Amino acid sequence: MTYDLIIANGTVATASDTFACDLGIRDGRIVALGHGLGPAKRTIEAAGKLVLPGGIDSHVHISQPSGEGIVMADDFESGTRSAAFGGNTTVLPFCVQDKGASLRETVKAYHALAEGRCYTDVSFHLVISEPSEQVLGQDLPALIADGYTSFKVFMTYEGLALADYEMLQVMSVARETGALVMVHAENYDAIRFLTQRLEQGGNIAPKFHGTSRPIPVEREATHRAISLAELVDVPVMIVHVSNREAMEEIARARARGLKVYGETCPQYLVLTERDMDGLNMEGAKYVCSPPPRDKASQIACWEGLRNGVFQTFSSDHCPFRYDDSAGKQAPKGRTSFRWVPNGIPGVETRLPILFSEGVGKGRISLNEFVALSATNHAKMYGLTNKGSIAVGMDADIAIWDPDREVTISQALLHHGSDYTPYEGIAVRGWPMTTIVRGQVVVRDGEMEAQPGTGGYVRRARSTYARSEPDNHTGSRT
Ligand code: DUC
Ligand code: ZN
Ligand code: ZN
Repeated sequence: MTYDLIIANGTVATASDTFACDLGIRDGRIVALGHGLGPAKRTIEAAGKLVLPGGIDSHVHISQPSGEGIVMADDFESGTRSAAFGGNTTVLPFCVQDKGASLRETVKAYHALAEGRCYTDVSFHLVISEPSEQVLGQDLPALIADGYTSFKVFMTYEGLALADYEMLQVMSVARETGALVMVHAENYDAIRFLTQRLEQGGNIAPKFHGTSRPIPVEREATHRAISLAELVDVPVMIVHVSNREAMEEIARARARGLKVYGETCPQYLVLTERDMDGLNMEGAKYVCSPPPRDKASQIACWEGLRNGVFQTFSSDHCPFRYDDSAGKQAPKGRTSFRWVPNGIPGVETRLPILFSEGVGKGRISLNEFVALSATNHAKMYGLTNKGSIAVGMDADIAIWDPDREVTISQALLHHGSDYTPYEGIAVRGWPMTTIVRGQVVVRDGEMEAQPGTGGYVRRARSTYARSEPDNHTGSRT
């Protein structure tokens, strides 16, 4: 049997096991695990290297409208290029419903932006901003049945925040269809109140962004989101969790038998509010929501990665340029932190940070790393052929040099942003080669592929969702 590609002599790790073997790949799939495989059209030697499932980053923002005059720094080409260099083979950005626009048209528009331009595979979450009758009764159930099996709702932000009543409405659709609901949990009214009070006191620098959304703002909304999901009896994923108090809400709910899941991100492991000390406008480089907290919160998030409060570790890549009035420099006259677009780049640095700080420093095992960076994302979001190394799975692979020492710097990265908030962080371990469905995209740190190598992936239902949706004609794919 001739293979298209063999990855030879590496150490393979999955979410459960670590073992030495070769991988045989044909037609984009893993077809053999063994020794002495061959012949092959191409062989990649991986002695001394780790052969891992390609990273799945289930929380990124690409080409997303972000407010008047603001332009996101990554389109699908640069965003997925950066993802591939960071050892990722699939990313899940969001299709955000424009108020007044049809959800179907919104999805079509995102597909048009992505088509032929991606280096990694891509699938979309929906964002519901206006749960009209048409959306609740027609468009959302139909899209879920078509493989858009997860959607995010926001509890804050003008134009996006849903009232509790609306949350219950969309959660009911998830219950009927078996979709997974992702929640941005921050209390909108509390943020508005605190923002106004800060501005009245002349406290408008970017560092006050964090002061305007302290831990109780996130904890209260997390509690409320969980309670609403409990009322409807539907699973819920709390995304970008930053601190222990929000984690305790998740843990308590799970102890009561509820299907409540959690995600955390690199900014909550290696950044704190102190990074903005002494910075004036440059503090904008760290403005994201929820904001990074303190050392104690970092320790809590590491605990959550180990003890199962968190199933997924995502980047929340949401890139803006710093030196740009369409980015972090808000247009003239808009001097308060409230105008700084929320979000930081991180799709390329997510995995090296988790590997180095986690596996390298003994906080998590290599198998836990694989689960948190790939396998659990695939299960959470219905990517049935992805996230593991086994016969029949997509040949989505990242080959890591576990000893490579890198100091993270903007000059090394491939995103569209003009800075990285992780500048200067030293890591050990780096993804050198990224293979998407058997096609070598990045080889030893060099791009080998063309845009369009990656494609759209239709998803099945989450294995973490309700076991039996109410509507059995739902999205079983
Ligand atoms: N929420 C996100 O998920 N990403 C960036 C900004 C935000 O508020
Ligand atoms: Zn969010
Ligand atoms: Zn996000």
